[in-house]
Amino acid sequence: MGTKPGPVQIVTVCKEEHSFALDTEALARVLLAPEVRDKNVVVLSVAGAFRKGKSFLLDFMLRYMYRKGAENWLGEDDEELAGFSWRGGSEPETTGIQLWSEVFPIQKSDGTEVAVVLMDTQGAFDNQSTVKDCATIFALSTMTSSIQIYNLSQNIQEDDLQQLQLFTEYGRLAMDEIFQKPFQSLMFLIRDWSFPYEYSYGFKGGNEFLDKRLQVNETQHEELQTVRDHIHSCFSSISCFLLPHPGLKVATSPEFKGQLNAVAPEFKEELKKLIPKLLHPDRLCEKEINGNKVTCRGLLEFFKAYIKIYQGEDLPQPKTMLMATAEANNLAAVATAKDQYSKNMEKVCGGDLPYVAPDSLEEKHHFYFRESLHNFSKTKKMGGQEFCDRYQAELERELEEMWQSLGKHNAAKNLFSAFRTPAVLFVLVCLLYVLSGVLFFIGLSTFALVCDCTLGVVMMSMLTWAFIRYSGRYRTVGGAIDQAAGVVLEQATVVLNKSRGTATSDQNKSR
Ligand SMILES: Nc1nc2c(ncn2[C@@H]2O[C@H](COP(=O)(O)OP(=O)(O)OP(=O)(O)O)[C@@H](O)[C@H]2O)c(=O)[nH]1
Ligand SMILES: [Mg+2]
Repeated sequence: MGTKPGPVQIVTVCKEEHSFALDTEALARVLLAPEVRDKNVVVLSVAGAFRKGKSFLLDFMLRYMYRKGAENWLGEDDEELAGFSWRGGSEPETTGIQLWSEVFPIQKSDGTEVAVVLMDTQGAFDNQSTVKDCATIFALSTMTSSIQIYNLSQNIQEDDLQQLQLFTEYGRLAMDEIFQKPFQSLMFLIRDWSFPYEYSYGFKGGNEFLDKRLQVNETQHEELQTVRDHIHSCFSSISCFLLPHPGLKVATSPEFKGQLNAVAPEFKEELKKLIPKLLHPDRLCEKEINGNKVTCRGLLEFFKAYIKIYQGEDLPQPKTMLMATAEANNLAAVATAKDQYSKNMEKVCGGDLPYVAPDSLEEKHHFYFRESLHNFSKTKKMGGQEFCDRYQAELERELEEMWQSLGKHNAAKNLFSAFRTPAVLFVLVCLLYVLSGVLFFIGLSTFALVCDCTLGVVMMSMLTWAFIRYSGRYRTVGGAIDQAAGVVLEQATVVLNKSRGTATSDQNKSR
C-alpha cells in the first residue's frame, strides 16, 4: 500500500438533513486489505458524549498497537499525540464514524489469528445533532463492534444509563433476529474519577463500582429496575474501568499537543494497565453476529445492511424525553376525551336504544362534542399550546368520524328507511300494473307491453334485493338497487311537490 495510515471516514453525517451515508469504497479499502480480509474481526469502538477524550484515548491504543514490544510504548515525554484527530476546546471534533486505515493482525495464544479494527465515533449530545442522530451513531457502532467502550465523565449517572438503554434499544430494533444478548462486550470507562478512596482506579474498583450501580433490588422503583435489566439483557459481558484525571494541562491548556510530560503520572500509570489488558490478544473477543464469527469481509456486508435500515423509514423516530412525554400526555388526553364522548352518545343512541330524531341527536352531538373538547383543553398537558393544538385538531377529526358513524347507525334503526327500497319498488309495481291495464283498455297495447316489461324488471329487482338482504352477498348490486329506489323516491317527491305548488298557485289565482 505504501500510504501513511490514518483515520478513514466511513459513515458521514449530513448535518442539515440529519441523514447518514456509508462510504462503501473507503470501508472496503480498510476491510478488504489482502492480509486481513479473511480473518475473524475484532472491532473496538469508543462512544459517548462529545468532548470527553474519546479520540485522545484511541490514539494511545494506536501507540500500543504499533509499539507493543517496546518498554515505553506510551511514548516519549515530549512527543505529540497523533492518530484520530483530537483537540481541546468546546466545539465537537469527530463526525460520523471513522476507522483506523490499518487493521492489525494479532495472534492469540492458541494460534488463531484475528484482525483488530479501531473505531472512533462522533460525540453524542452536541448542539447540532438530534436524538435520532446520536442514537443512530451509537447503535451502528454498538452493532458493528465486539467491544464497545462507553466513555463517561466522572460518574455513572442515571441519565447515562437511560441514554444507553435508548440507544441500544434503537440498535436492537434494527436487528432481524433478536437474541437474548444482541451485543457483546460493553466497558464503562469513567474519566476523571475523583473518588479513588471509595473505589480504586482500574478494573477492580471499576467493577465493584459498576456492580453497585447496576444492582437490581426489589425496593428500587420499577423504572430503575427496567433500565438495569435492559442493559444486562443487551450485552454478554459488562465491565468498568476507573481512569484518573489527566491533569489540568491536558484538560485546559490550548498549547497541549499530547506530550506525556504534561500528563498526570497516575493517568499514565492507569493507561499502562488499561490498554495492554484491553488489547491483550486473549481478551480480544471476535465480532459475532447471530452466533457466528464474522470476518473483515463479512463485516463489510453487515455495515451495508445496517446502514440501509437506518436510512429507511421503517424505524420509529427516537425523541427527546420531553417530546415523548408530551406526546404521551396528549395521546392520553385525546383517548379520555374520545371515551367520554362515546360513553355519553352511547346513552343517547347506543346499540339497543330506539331510533332518535336526527335533529335532537345532532343537538346532543354538539353538546357532548363541545364538552369533550373542553375537557381536553382543561387537562394539564406538556409540550406547549401549538403542540396541543395539533392533538386537539386530531381529536376533533376523530370525534367527527365517530359522529358520522353514530348518525348512520341511528338512521339504520329507522324502520321506514330499512324498508324504503321494497316499499318504493312495491308502489312502482302497483302503479305499473294499473297503468298497463289502463293503456291496454284504451287500446295502446304496445305501451301496455312496455309497462309490463318494466314491471317484470322491477319485480326481479325486488326479489334480488330480498335475496341480497337475506344472504348478505353481492352487496354492491343491493347498493345499486337501493340507490335507484332512492332516485325514484326523490324524483317522485320533486314531482309531487311541484304539482302541489301549481295546485296552490291555481287556487290563489282563482281566488
Ligand atoms: N478532563 C479530561 N480531559 C481529557 C481527558 N482525555 C483527554 N482530554 C481532553 O479532552 C479534550 C477533547 O479530546 P478529544 O479526544 O478530542 O475528545 P472527543 O471525545 O473525541 O471529542 P469529540 O470528537 O468532539 O466527540 C482534549 O482537550 C483532551 O486533552 C480526560 O481523561 N479527562
Ligand atoms: Mg473525537
